[in-house]
Amino acid sequence: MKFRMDMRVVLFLTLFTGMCVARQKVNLARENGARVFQSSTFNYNSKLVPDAQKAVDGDFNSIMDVGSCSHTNGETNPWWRVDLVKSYRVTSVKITNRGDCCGERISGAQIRIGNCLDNNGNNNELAATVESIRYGETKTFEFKPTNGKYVNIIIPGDGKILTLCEVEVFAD
Ligand SMILES: [Ca+2]
Repeated sequence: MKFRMDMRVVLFLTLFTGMCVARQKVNLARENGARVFQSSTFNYNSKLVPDAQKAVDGDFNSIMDVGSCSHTNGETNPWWRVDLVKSYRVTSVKITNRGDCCGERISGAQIRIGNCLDNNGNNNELAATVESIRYGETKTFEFKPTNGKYVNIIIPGDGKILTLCEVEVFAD
């Protein structure tokens, strides 16, 4: 009898915990000491440093001059990466695109996820490719669960500029 009671308690706790997890979709890019990096930082002006952190500052403002967007130099294969500290089954990434100009620059960007830092993490599994995002739009990219602690966004090609006004990462 005692054993059956215990099993019921375990079952209840399992279901209860599962429900909590299901309801609580946490943006991993701003959790648990997540750290961000990018291939370079454009010298925008003396007051505004559009570093990688601007893409995870919790501010979705897409006007570059407001100071909440990251911005690399024009270069070959610019990239941005968040290190989630531990590996997750990542299921979606949301990207907020620049809104005051240049929104087409994001087209062709790749979302890559994995646990390897070869080529700065840009060789990890391709989870999704950005066809386009409207100016200032926040677009969700959903894909099959992909394991990794590194989430990269890279635009392949020469003379590319990567600007990200906000990036959110979610796992199941
Ligand atoms: Ca931001």
